[in-house]
Amino acid sequence: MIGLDKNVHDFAIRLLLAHGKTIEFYGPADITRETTGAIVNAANSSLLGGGGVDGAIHKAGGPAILAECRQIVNRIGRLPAGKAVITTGGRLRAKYVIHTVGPVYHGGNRDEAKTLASCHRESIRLADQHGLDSLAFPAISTGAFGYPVSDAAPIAVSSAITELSSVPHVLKVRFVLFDIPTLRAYVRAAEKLSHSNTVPPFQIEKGS
Ligand code: AR6
Repeated sequence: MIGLDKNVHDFAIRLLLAHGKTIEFYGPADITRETTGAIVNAANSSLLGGGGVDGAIHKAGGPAILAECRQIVNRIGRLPAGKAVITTGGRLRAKYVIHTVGPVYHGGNRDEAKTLASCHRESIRLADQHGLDSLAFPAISTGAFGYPVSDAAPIAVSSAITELSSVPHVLKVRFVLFDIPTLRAYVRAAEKLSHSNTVPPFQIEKGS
């Protein structure tokens, strides 16, 4: 269907930052089909897979990803929330998967916002350390982990803007959002941030 393809492939909005860096918002879309250098997985601390986007990534990428996750767990133990590690992308089009663990939402008074910001910061840093020029995020913590999307979106977007502005290699961040309400929440968060002085300045380009 042409209409559906248009939705899947066209960005909703794009943020134009200094030095040619961009942040794009896509949806409804499936992150396992992304062509960025890395895709970010909303994992859990066991790193051994699960449902949601985690299950979809392991299913699409094949067993090589889980094998590397096991090696990482053998080396460092469980991955704390807010941290990130990198594995192969297996059969995915993206060369790497960056696994990060978002906070479980308990009402907002257990440093959930700090932890969610850290997921985005650490993932972008890790991609940068691997010399990647692009990575794609899902809406971390907003599914099984229960973070309200309207609260998670401004944290995710502002953390991405701030970190992208300060790393040397990564030029593009994509938010690949699975459903329209989530896409809308992220776009709204970006529009609000464009009027604030809490993040480095950017222009907004509308998609189709
Ligand atoms: N592409 C993009 N986004 C997706 C996809 C996909 N293929 N599939 C789901 N989403 P969740 P969390 C969206 O639950 O809240 C797992 O079991 C989904 O609609 O995947 O961080 C892990 O193992 C939602 O908007 O992640 C952990 O135990 C977003 O991805 C736990 O869930 C996040 O939903 C992590 O929970």
